[in-house]
Amino acid sequence: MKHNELLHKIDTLQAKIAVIGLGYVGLPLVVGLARAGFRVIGIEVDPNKVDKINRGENYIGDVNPDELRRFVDEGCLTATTDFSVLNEIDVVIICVPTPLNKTGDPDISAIVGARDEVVKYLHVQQLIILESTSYPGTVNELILPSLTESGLKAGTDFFLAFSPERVDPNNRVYTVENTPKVVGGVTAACTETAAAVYGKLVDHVVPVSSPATAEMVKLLENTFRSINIGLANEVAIMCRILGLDVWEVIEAAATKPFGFMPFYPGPGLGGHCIPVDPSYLSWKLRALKYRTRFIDLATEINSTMPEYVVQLVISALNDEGKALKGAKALLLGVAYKPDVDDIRESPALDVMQLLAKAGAEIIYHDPWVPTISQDGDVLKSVEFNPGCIGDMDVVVILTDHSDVDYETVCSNARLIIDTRNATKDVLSPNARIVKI
Ligand code: SAJ
Repeated sequence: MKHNELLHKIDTLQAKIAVIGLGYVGLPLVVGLARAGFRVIGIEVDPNKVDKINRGENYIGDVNPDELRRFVDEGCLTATTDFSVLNEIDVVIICVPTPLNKTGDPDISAIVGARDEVVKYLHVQQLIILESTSYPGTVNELILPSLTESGLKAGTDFFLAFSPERVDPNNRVYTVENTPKVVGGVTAACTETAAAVYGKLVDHVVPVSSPATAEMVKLLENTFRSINIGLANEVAIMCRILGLDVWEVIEAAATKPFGFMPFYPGPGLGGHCIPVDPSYLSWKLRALKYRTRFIDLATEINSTMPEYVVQLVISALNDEGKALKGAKALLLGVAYKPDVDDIRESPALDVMQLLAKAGAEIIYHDPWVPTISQDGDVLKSVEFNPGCIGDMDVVVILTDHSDVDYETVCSNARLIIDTRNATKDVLSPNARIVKI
């Protein structure tokens, strides 16, 4: 069977698709593929997630629960922990996590695990796509050799490509469908076949010449953000030294209609993408004897911001003759960015740890994060009320969720450290406000 028979199966929506990894990337993808008309199987190592999906229960904010339930009820979307279903699958899309390990190096164990399962069930006319963010060369060096060991040939017997995920959690404007999808195959036939799948799902497919090109595209996108956030953080430090309001400076600079894109300072870099992806690139280049100075400097500046915020707290309390030790501090917002419930790599947790270590008495309020476990303790988000705020020696705004009433905060707090300019529109602050 030529690859145009696989293309025909894709084109007529007869191709059966499996997505490995049903997290914030994989679950929206399986729902999108079902919406496009494919029969989709989600393969997930966590049996709880599998059971939830097969009961039609959603667990990812970006997914429409009614739609998920409908597709499950109609039988076009199922989930399993059993990789042997890959025997009957035409298209396999790998969407597993690629974090950093304790030494800050890439942890590609989930990709290796998925690869080893795919190899077991590899058959002719099967398309494999990696979506997980990884270093340039992952597909060609880590996946392709294991597949060709079977004796099957890429581009004629099976097809292999990389297509970076571009899911932005909680983004109501850009969805799976209207975000252009970059695709780079091992051969032209691989690119064509992978592009045909995404062409059924997204408005705009962007073919590139190789998997490594597509892998590098994703790393450029997120390294760009990390470096510019690092610049914004250093500009904040410079503005404090110069006695300037960094928020006013950035807001005025952002009036330039060309050649400028605003980024904003904050307590550091959180999430599972921006703090992580640039390290995959610098790790790869270090192995090739090149030091990625921009990435390393941005990482250094971004990772010192929690300490910088703690110094602001210390000097603001000091101005009132108070020590940090024994001070009562309310932290507002612990998620890694506004209006999400995700605390992975959140700098707010670093600030919390540093303040606790210095002896402050800490409570937190985050409407999106009911509990956190910190150093073995489980902390609960306290109720948001004026009395509680008024009792605090300092309120530290770390994540500017849109559903927090900053007027109430400013009317009742004595001292606010605002790391997100969340109080910018508050007219009548009783509190003394110190901004980053
Ligand atoms: N941050 C700043 N200043 C900024 C922007 C972000 O301090 O000007 C902080 C955030 O508070 C957060 C971290 O950086 O702690 C990351 O924020 P992010 O806005 O980049 O959000 P993420 O981590 O969800 O990034 C995702 C990425 N999507 C993918 O990798 C597919 C990224 O490429 C998107 O550009 C980003 O969403 C987005 O635009 O929201």
